[in-house]
Amino acid sequence: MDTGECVLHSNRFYSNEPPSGTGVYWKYFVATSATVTCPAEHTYYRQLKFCYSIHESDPIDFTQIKTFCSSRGGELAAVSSVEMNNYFKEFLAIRPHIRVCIAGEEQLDGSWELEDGTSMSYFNWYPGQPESGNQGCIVIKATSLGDMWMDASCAYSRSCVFVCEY
Ligand SMILES: [Ca+2]
Repeated sequence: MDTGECVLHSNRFYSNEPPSGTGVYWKYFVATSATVTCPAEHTYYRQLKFCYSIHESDPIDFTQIKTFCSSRGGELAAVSSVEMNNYFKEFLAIRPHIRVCIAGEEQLDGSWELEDGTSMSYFNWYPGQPESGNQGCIVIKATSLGDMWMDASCAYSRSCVFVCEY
């Protein structure tokens, strides 16, 4: 049941700095639903009904990222809608982040699936992507056309922001 209560959250949203200066401005709150049972120290994004934690990797590959999320009881988050994509793009607004590693693996027939076998239907590929050919995983990158998806090697070992979902 959603009580509609607002609860002051200890952490700010990832990219939204509270306003500074004096005068009239929007007050800044992070709200979470009191009834949601996200694991401790995780954030709830109410609009997307999404429990998550954000991590910034040293250069590690997708297998290591997925292992990290599963060791915490979660899984590497997938981007399954425009709304989710817009939210993930916010991570790229914070330099020096230039990549977000997200879930999704290319299948032999060229389709894309999540680890549980769910077919992916939402994509935001950069023009010319996916290129396939040993590029079976997905990163969101800042490009001249905005923040868009690129397929990349799953052995991709560059630093990226990644999100574990619970
Ligand atoms: Ca590519």
